[in-house]
Amino acid sequence: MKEFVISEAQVETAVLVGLITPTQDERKTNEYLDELAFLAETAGAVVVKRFMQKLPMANSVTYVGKGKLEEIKEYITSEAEEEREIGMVIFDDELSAKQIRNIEAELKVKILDRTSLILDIFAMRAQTANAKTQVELAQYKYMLPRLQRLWTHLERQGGGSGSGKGGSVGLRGPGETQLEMDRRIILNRMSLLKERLIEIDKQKATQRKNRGRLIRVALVGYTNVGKSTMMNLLSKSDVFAENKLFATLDTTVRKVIIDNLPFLLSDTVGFIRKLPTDLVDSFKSTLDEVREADLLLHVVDISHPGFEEQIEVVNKTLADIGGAGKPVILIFNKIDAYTYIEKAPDDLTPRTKENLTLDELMKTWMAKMEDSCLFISARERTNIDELKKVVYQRVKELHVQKYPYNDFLYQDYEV
Ligand SMILES: Nc1nc2c(ncn2[C@@H]2O[C@H](COP(=O)(O)OP(=O)(O)OP(=O)(O)O)[C@@H](O)[C@H]2O)c(=O)[nH]1
Ligand SMILES: [Mg+2]
Repeated sequence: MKEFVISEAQVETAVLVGLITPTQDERKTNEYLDELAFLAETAGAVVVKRFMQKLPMANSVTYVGKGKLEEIKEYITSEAEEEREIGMVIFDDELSAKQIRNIEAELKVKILDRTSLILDIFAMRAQTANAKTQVELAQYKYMLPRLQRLWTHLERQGGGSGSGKGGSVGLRGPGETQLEMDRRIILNRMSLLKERLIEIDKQKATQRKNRGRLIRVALVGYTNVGKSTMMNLLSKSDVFAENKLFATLDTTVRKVIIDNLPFLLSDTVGFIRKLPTDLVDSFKSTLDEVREADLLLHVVDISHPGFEEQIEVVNKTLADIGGAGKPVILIFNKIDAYTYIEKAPDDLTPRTKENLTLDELMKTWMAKMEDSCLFISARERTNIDELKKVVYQRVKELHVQKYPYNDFLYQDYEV
């Protein structure tokens, strides 16, 4: 009961803003905003309203148009009058310094974008020194170009006040000095963090070298698809899994034995659309695990309406970090939660992918993947024996290829 009261008092309300563009229809935007709401909830906020606007592209000054911004402002004001304070407005794309400055000036509440929200969750989730260092570095990388806005803001204020150049200088001086100081402090801190990460990377590389001649398998996939649950299932370990985004930030590596074939299985940070490359880069040691893996188990949440796009996002991120071209088994998880819209026999509109039964969907993907795919439920333990069999087979093949003289059946392995 006490906890409930505390969490209620801490709840911050959020408003979401997204665009409908020629390349992103209303259904997609809604789906993206669902994801943004999930991110916001993971960060501890409650979403109370969504705004969408149809535009050819984002407005470079205020992201949405003037009228829409006015509408959002009116909403915030009317809520405030009812004693319902809006804590923040979250935009579904990364905002520039200029956009943040203009929107903030107009709405006068905290402005977040997708990136800063993800960073916030990462900061909250980071447990180990490694993850904390990586997140802090990514946060500074995000902040640095946005510090600029302080300077421009002060300059504008000075210039616009009618006091001419002198006024501008008078105002700009301290602002600039402050900014320069901030920049220097941040840059120093960043190089310290980078050095620390190099040290950590060295240690991790040594650890990886010492793992012996074992095949390395990495679980990869979109966030919240069930990677950690599968890790727990296969390794009988207890990795933190929950219905939140980015439950896993640090890579966990476990030795798994199927029959008497040992191999290493790692659980990695989940990917998400528009995950900034800087952020991806800063998770280098997690990604090394993926880069150095012999086999990838790409886990997909088949119950998610956007699972196909999620597959593409993961494949693209893998290519970005140099993990493309590896053998992959596509594992469709959560078949227990799969739903589809059944079509009435007299409904003559074309069938879409929403109308596919699980069986039909499975057939399509099996044809596409030449059987390198599986359909399971980690929660209900459906098809887990089949999963183990397939993984065993692939790991065995890879093992024989990579270590032809190493008889895995009788060796003693050091991890
Ligand atoms: N219905 C259903 N839910 C599942 C299944 N497998 C996992 N889940 C749930 O999905 C949620 C996410 O699971 P995790 O294992 O934490 O997912 P993850 O991919 O490790 O997520 P991140 O670490 O956040 O990227 C949890 O609530 C799980 O209980 C499944 O087969 N069916
Ligand atoms: Mg996880």
